Amino acid sequence: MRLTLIIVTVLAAFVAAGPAAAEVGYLLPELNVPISNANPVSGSFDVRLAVSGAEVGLPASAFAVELSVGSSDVTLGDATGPANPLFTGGTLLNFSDSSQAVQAAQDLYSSNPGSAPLVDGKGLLSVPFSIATPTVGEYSLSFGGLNELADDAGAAYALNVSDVGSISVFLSGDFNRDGSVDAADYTVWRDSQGDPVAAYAAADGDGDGLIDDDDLLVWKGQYGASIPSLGAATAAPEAASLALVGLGGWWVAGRRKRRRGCF
Ligand SMILES: [Ca+2]
Ligand SMILES: [Ca+2]
Repeated sequence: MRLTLIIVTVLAAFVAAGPAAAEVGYLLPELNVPISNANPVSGSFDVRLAVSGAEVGLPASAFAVELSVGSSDVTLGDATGPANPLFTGGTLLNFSDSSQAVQAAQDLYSSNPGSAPLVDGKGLLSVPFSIATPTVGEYSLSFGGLNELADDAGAAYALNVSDVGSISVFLSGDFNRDGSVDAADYTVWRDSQGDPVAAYAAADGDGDGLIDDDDLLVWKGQYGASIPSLGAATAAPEAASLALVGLGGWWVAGRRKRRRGCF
């Protein structure tokens, strides 16, 4: 009798708790961009998925991503699919209204009826960026209000878009990140020789994660160089909230319409 009661209690507790729900989110990069002068720089970065918990391989039908950069010095371009796209086929929609904001979406029902699996770490967007006159410092990346990820029934996943990212621009050889390559940077190199570090951290001038003579060569090649610092001067993104509300409504309506057309 007592054993039966225990089993029933355990089963009741399991049913009440249910299986652990997966956490799904969008991730922004922390990009390092070493420069040797104030010439224009350009590159690209991926916006990726984070899927954790018990269910990796969740079905998905569509996504919308909105992100912006916290400086008017940076221009973001139209998004494309990354090298390892989560979803094959189809075309990303770009409807950004600002050079500092990216709004992109893909409706999988339009090109891939059924569901595609969400897999941790897969890329959603590849976003080009350019900085016409770079200053050293960190340009922040953050998500806006128009972000969505839908399952194959058209219902939205609870989406975590709290991640923040950055484009860190620094002068090559400037190991203490003060905007000038001088004797103080040599001291940083000397005091950290042989240390394994994160790429470009401390005196890792070539980004290979180890501080050695190759990094001293980087410092020598850049000795005397100087570039103004970004400092705390960052401008608010230019995206207009009213415009985003309108675009969001358009996107949701468009997705539902296309989904209906597949059945
Ligand atoms: Ca320095
Ligand atoms: Ca190195």
